[in-house]
Amino acid sequence: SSAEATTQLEALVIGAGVAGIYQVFQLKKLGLKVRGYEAGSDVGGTWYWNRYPGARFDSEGYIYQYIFDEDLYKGWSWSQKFPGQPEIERWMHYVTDELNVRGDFQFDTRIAKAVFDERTERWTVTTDTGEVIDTKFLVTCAGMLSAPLANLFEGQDDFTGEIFHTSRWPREGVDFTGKRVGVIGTGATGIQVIQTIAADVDQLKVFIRSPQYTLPMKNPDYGPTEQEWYHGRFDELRSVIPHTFSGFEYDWEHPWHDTSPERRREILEEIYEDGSLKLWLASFGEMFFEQDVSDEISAFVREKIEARLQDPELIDLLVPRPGEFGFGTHRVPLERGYYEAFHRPNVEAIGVRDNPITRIVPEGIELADGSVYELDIIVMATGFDAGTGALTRIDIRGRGGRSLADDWGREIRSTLGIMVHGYPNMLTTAIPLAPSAALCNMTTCLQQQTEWITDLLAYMGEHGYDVVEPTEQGEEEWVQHHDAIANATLVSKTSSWYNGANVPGKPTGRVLSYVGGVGAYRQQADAAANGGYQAFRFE
Ligand code: NA7
Repeated sequence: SSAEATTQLEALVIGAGVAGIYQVFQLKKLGLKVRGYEAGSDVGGTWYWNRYPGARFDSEGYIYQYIFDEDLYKGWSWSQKFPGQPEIERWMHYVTDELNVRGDFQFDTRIAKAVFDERTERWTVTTDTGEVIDTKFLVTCAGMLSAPLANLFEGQDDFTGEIFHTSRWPREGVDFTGKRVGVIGTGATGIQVIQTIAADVDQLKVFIRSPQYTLPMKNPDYGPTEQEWYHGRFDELRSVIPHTFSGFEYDWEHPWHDTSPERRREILEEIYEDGSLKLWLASFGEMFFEQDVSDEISAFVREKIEARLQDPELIDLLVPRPGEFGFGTHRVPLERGYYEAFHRPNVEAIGVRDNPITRIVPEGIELADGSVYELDIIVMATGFDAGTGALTRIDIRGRGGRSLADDWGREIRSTLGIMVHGYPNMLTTAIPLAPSAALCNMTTCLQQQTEWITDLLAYMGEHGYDVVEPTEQGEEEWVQHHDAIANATLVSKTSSWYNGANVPGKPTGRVLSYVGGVGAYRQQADAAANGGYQAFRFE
C-alpha cells in the first residue's frame, strides 16, 4: 500500500526472544509470509541482552524450555538445575536452528514506528535504519522486561568512570579487578550481580532502597542421570505445566486454614528446603489474599534471612520491614550467598531510603546529605518499564492516528493481553492484563499466547477475514474481569513494577499481570476463542 514500502509482509514479528522465535515458526507453518525484526545482533531476547555477571534462571531449566515438541525438548540437556545466561543463550541458538528460523529474522534493526492505515487496513512499519515495511499483521514479541530504566539520575553523562545498566551489558564483559564498584538496585537482577561480583572487585558499594523477600536457591549440577530423569518426565510435565497457577510444575497444595500451626511450620520448612520458587508459587495460596497468612509467611522468611545476617544494621538494611509489603507481593528473587556477601570486608551496604541518591557526580554517587561515594564503575540494576515500555518506546499509531503511548499513558488496557482496542491487526505478547513474568514461568505463558495468536490468524484465514479488533465492550469486560481478581489480592496493595510504580508518571491503578493464574487464564482465552471470539470484531 504505502508508496515507499520496500517489503510486503503478511506478518511482521518484533523480537527474537522466546516468544518471537516460536511465533515466527508457527506463522511460517501457517503459510504466512512472515519476517522477524530484532534490535540485537542475534537471537535470545532477554537472554541476549542480560549478560551481566550472575544472570541466571530463577525457573528450573527443564521447566523454562519450550514444551510443544518432544524432540526439541529432549534434544537439549542442561548442566544445572538453574542454568546461567551463557548456557541459556546457547539453548536459544539451539532452538533457533532446530526450528530453522534464523534466516527469517533481520538483526540489528529496531522498529521505530508502526502506523495503521485505515484506508488499506494494513500497517506501515518503519525501522531505525529507514526501511519501510507494509504488513497485514503486526505481532509484538518485544518482551515484558526489555525497556531498561537506564537514564535515572542527573549527571550520569558527567561520570568519569563507566556506567552499565544490567540489561545493556557489553558483550566483551567488564573487568572488575582492582575496581571500586557501586551497584544501584537490589531486585532480582541486583542480587544476582552482587553475590557474583563481590569476590572480584576491590570495593563494592551497594545502594539499597528497598530490600526484597528472597528464597535461597539450591542449584545442583545435572549429569546424564538428572537429564534422563527430566527427559523421561516430558509427557507428565506437558500435561501439568500449562494448567498450574504459575506455569511451573508445582501448584498450591496446602489449605492454610485446614492445617494446624505446627504442621504449617513443618510444611514451610520442607518447601523452603526445595531451594526454588516453590514457597512463593506453590505453598499456601492464601498468602496472596489474606493479610494474616501473608504476615505469618513473611515473618517466617524474615526469620530465615535474619538468622544469616545476624548484624542488626544489616538486618535493618536488607530485610523488608514487617507490614511494609508481604512476601510474594513483589517478585521473589532466588539468591545464593547474597547475604553472606555483605559479611565480606570489601562490601558495604548503604541505605538510600531516607538518604536518597540525588545525582551522579564526575567521581561517583552523591546522596541527599551531600556525601559522595567515589567509584570507577556504576552498575545500574534499576529495572525496567515493565509490560508497556517495549511498545510505548515505538511510535505506534492505531485508528484515527491514536498513539499507544498516549493511550497507555492515561490508562493501561488490553483484551486478554493479546490485543488493544483501537489497534486492529496488532497482536501482542507479554503486555499487561495477561499472565507474565510477575507470576509466571515466562515460556509457559509465551507459548500459550503465541499459540492463541496463531489460532486466531488461522481462524481468520479459514473465514476469509482480513481485519480483527477487540470491541470496546469486549475490552471493557476483560479489564473488569482482570481488575476484579487483581484487586482481591494483596498484590494490588503494594507498589513495585507489578503496577507501574517504578516508573515516574506511569499510571499505577492497575496490576499489570493477570493474577488469576496461568491455568485459569488459559481457560478464559480458550473460552473466548471457542465461543467464536465474541470480544472481537472481524472484517
Ligand atoms: P527491579 O525489580 O525493578 O529492581 C530495581 C531495583 O532498583 C530496586 O531495588 C529499586 O528500588 C532500585 N532503584 C530504582 N531506582 C532507584 C533509585 N533512584 N535509587 C535507588 N534505588 C533505585 O528490577 P530487576 O532488574 O532487578 O528485576 C526486574 C525483573 O527482571 C525481575 O523481577 C525478573 O522477573 C527479571 P525500589 O524497589 O524501587 O525501592
